Amino acid sequence: MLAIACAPPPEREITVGMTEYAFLPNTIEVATAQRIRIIVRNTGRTEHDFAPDQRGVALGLKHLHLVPGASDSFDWTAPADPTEVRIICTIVGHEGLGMVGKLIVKPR
Ligand SMILES: [Cu+2]
Repeated sequence: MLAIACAPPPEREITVGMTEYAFLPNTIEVATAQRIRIIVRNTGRTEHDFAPDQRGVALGLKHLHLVPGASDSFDWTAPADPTEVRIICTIVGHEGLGMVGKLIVKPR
């Protein structure tokens, strides 16, 4: 019933900014099995989204779409094995203008 209350707190908070036209930082490095809180903020003047690739979605990363000035967050546990996930902004044209990022899961 209260399973969520039993979840361990994140070990780390990572804030990612989205602006025209970049993720800041554009590379996030975490350790295998690390519990993190990902906070995404749209500090730009247009809509942006934080869209992980299929592998990232399969690993439980969320797709967040934010209007200017908005922020959202989610807690996530990195997988036990090293991997790499690509993150883009899917708003038309933004990926080509540089809104591409990477989340790298490294061995501890
Ligand atoms: Cu964008």
